[in-house]
Order: sequence, then C-alpha cells, then structure tokens
Amino acid sequence: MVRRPVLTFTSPLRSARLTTHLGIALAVAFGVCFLTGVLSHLVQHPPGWFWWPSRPVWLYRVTQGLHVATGLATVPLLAAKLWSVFPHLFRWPPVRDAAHAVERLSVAALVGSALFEVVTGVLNVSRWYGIMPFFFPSAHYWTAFVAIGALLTHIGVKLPVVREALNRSVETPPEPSDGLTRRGLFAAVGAAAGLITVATVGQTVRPLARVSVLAPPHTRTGPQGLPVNRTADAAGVVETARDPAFRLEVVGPAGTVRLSLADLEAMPQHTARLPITCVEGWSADATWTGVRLRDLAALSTVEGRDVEAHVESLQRGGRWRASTVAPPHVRDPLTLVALRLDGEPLHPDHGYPCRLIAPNRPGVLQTKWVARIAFREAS
Ligand code: HEM
Ligand SMILES: Nc1nc2c(c(=O)[nH]1)N[C@H]1C(S)=C(S)[C@@H](COP(=O)(O)O)O[C@H]1N2
Ligand SMILES: [Mo]
Repeated sequence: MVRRPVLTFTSPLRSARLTTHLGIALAVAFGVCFLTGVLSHLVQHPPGWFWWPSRPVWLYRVTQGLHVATGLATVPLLAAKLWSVFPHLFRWPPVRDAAHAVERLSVAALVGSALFEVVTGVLNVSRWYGIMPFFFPSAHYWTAFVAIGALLTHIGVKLPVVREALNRSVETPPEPSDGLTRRGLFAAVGAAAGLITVATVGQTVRPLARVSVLAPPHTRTGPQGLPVNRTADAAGVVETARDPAFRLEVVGPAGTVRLSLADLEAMPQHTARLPITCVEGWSADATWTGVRLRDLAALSTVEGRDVEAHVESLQRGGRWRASTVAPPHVRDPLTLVALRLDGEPLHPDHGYPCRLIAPNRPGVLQTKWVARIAFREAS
C-alpha cells in the first residue's frame, strides 16, 4: 500500500466541512479571548460607567486565566484553520471585482490581526517584551477590535458556505482511504490544544503546576513561595524600602498622618487569603496580614462618605508605581495594606515594608512598596 503524504498543498483532507468545524472552534476561542480581554482592559482603565465588584475574590483570576488559556489553545486551531484554506489564498485572479476585493481585504485583515494577537500574546506571557517595538497592551488591545470586526465580517460573508457545509446531506470530497482521516485531523488538533492547555494552565490552576512544563519558569515560585514580576532591585527601591525613617503618608480631606512601620503594626491586624493575579496569566493564593485600607481611610476622611484611594509606591518611575482603588474595594474588609505574607514580614520583592492587596483585582494594581495613600471623595 502506498502511503499518501498528508497535509500537503493538495491534500484531499481539505473540505468546506473541515474548515467550518475548525472555524467554529476558532471563533469560540477568539470570542472568549476578546470578551475576557476587553473586560481586563475595563478593569484596569475603568470608564465612568464601568463598575467592578470586589467579590467574588477569584473572578478576575478566572477571567484572565481563561483569556490566556483560550489564547494559547488558539495556536494549533489557527494553524490548522489556515492550513485548511491555504490553497484559496493563492487563487488566481486574486481579485475579481469590487465586492471580492473588499472580501479579500477583510480576510487579509483577519489573518494579519489574528496572527498579531496570538504572537504578541505569547511574547508577552513569555516576557519577551523587549522584542516588541510598541507598547504591548495598547497594540494588543486595538488590534483585538480589528480582529473581531474582521471575524464578524468573515462569518457574515461565509455564512452560506458554513450552512451548506453543516448540512449533512451535502456531499464532501471522498476521504483518503489510507493515512489520516478528517476526524483524525480534527482530533489531533483538539489533542494539541488540550496538551498546550495542560502544559501551561498550572500557572493559574496550581494543582496542575507540576505537569505544566511549558509555564514560564518565573511563574512557578519565588521568595516566600510566591512568583514575582518586578523585583525590589529592578524597581530601584532596595535602599528606600529598608530605610528606618520610612513613613506611610496617608492624606485625605480630614487631614494627613505619617505612620511608621511600628505605627502600622500597632493598628488592628487582619488576615486574608487572596490571590495575586498577574494580567500575564499566572496567579497564586497567599495569606496576607496587615491593616485594612478602610481603617486607614478612617484616619483622614469623613465617615460615611464614599472614597477612592490613590496608592503610590516608593518606586520612582515605572508604569505600575501607582494605582487607584475604587470605593467597593476601599470598603471591602479584605482590602489590606499588607505587612506580612504567611506570617512573615514581606520579602523586599513582595513589597516590604507594605503593599496593597485587594480582592478581585489585577496584579498590576496590587501596588508594592506603598509610600503614600491619598483618599478623595468619589465623584
Ligand atoms: C495566544 C494568545 C493570546 C495571549 C497569550 C494573550 C495574552 C494577553 C495578556 C497577557 C494580556 C494582558 C495585557 C496587559 O494588561 O498587560 C492580554 C490582554 C488583552 N487581550 Fe490577549 N492574548 C491572546 C490572544 C488574544 C486574542 C485572540 C484577542 C482578541 C480577539 C485578545 C484580546 C485582548 C484584549 C482586548 C486585551 C486587553 C488589553 C488591554 O488591557 O488594554 N487577546 N492578552
Ligand atoms: N510598585 C510596583 N508595584 C507592583 C508592580 C510594579 O512593577 N511596581 N508590579 C505589579 C505586578 S505586574 C504584579 S503581578 C504584582 C506581583 O506581586 P508579587 O511580586 O508580590 O507577586 O505586583 C504588582 N505591584
Ligand atoms: Mo503582573
């Protein structure tokens, strides 16, 4: 028996039906990616109409974990989908008429933006920020709208073909009698997506950490058993963080107070088990102890008013040196200015002398090495 080479340019495995099934799987993964991605953007840059709760504590962990997991599972789906239509991309003439030209352009935008999203996403979670000559979140964010717009256009244009392909009575080209079948190919793509998921999802589904061999190394562990994105050294705070003259400045409409570490330790201490959820997809639970943010608000604001907090780090520069805590999170008794991790003083890399930790909040907003908190009445 002669074995036919499979997956070639002229492979008989290609059919509208196979492309349709791959396309549906890809569209679902892309849809989840788009929605969870836009949600993440809104949580980080909330417009006036947007409201994000402080509970459940794990919600952002799930949505962002899903974003990165579905994004990574997209890689084999996208590869197989492109392979299944590859000969079409070289059809002659490339453009027949105006309508066809628009359709071709939307396909070009779709392929380009989809590849861009997947490649930049993978580069970001692997921390190869340096080789991207643009600011990742902005480029990835705006291209997502190009991708989803082109995807919806594409689905609209292809709907008749999709309908026909899903109609069981329609003849599909004969399957090759030897080698890989369409069902086999579809199963292989599914298995590849599954393998990628198992190999990476342990960075957030911690019981799977040991089998997730492709999870980036820095997401596995760190000082005090918790990963670190930016170290005290990288943030340039090694000296200022251990200065005994350190005071936390708390500013508000009712006055300003300066608290030493001993002052903070003398206030009522509370313990909470909360995850750090890095936007890059890793997350881990830890036990934090410290002062409630709302107790600090009480020192400098008028009781009963809704306040938000602007939290600033000792770190001089850097995009994540400050964050704003919205009223639901300021009120939440689990929102802490933490002094301890698992009962020990914070490691310098985790934000010594004190760091913000709030429930249901992206990691980038969990400001470390907090030096100043300004409360103001929420508008
Ligand atoms: C392998 C695939 C992907 C990976 C690994 C990935 C990873 C990421 C990461 C790490 C972020 C957080 C960025 C930050 O806030 O610093 C993000 C945000 C985002 N992603 Fe993806 N992504 C992937 C695919 C996609 C796709 C296919 C779409 C849309 C169709 C998408 C849409 C978004 C959006 C809208 C954001 C929010 C950006 C912002 O905060 O401004 N991503 N992605
Ligand atoms: N001042 C400051 N705080 C920061 C950062 C930073 O770069 N500077 N990085 C943030 C990011 S991206 C994450 S994921 C968390 C990680 O906290 P950890 O290092 O204690 O795990 O800290 C956040 N707090
Ligand atoms: Mo992060």
